[in-house]
Amino acid sequence: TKIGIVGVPFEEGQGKVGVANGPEAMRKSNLIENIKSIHQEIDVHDYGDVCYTSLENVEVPNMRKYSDVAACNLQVSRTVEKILNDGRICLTLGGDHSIGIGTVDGHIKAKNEKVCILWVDAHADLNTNKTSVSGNIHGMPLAILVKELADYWPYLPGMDWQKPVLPIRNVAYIGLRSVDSYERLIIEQFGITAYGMEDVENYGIHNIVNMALDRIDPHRMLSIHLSFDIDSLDALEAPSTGTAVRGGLTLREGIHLVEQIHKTGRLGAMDLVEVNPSIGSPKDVQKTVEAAVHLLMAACGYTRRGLIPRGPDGS
Ligand code: DIR
Ligand code: MN
Ligand code: MN
Ligand code: MN
Repeated sequence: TKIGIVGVPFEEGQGKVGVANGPEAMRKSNLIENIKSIHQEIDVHDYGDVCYTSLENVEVPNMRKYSDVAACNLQVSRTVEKILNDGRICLTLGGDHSIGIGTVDGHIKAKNEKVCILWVDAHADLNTNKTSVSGNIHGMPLAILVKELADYWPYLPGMDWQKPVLPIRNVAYIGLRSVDSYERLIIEQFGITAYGMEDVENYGIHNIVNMALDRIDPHRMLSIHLSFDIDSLDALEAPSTGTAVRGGLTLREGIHLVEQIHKTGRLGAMDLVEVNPSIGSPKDVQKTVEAAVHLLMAACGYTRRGLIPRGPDGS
């Protein structure tokens, strides 16, 4: 397995200070070393952190820090595209979820649009600048990416590199429990595959993942983009995040989901976003960062069963 890791210390997609330190916190928690220790054949390359220079101050109504989001995401998209073209699975460490614009765009470019999206989140991140109550762009990435909502947006200056080519039927949600009313309307009108917590209760996480893949990738041929917002986990498991919501996935359910995606052999890219080390007590932060590291390791093939020892010749 070949893995590429990139950090995106970016927090302008939402209002709280600290989420830009997510990549540093995950690296300090020995993420890279832990991934290397999964098994001998694993090949990990750390591409470092994305940096960008802000555009001249372009503005779009009800999109806070728009020029930063546009400039940063161009670099994110290029980096993700490069990592995938290097033949690696791309793990992106956030940062807030607005960076999903760039990660998905880079993935789509690298795989010639043969991509499906699993958006694991308490929130739908499906607002446009007209429906958003907050004006925070981390609540908008999917609406920017999907083809079917292109007509609902004004011209977005400095985002011409991004074409909304993603078919809405290639997107599935897991973990929803805080959805705004216009987001709900769009989900219903377009028949977006959306599994909330009550569906996880009814079917169990294993069946939900299979049901989601049946819908978004029925022929089992697309590259899977797993966009994992840590707030999909219950607030008890991941307290250090900007918009924690109770009643979420357990870490066990989260890890199972990621293991299941790894086992398909079609995981192309994963985002792990919204870890904010400035929120909560040191214990809260440790818990949240450890959860994130577990999820990322599962994406790289770490198995909770352990590995059988290998002979001295490596066999
Ligand atoms: C809300 C919250 N739907 C918004 N979104 C969050 O601001 O658009 N996304 N927290 O992660
Ligand atoms: Mn999100
Ligand atoms: Mn969220
Ligand atoms: Mn968010």
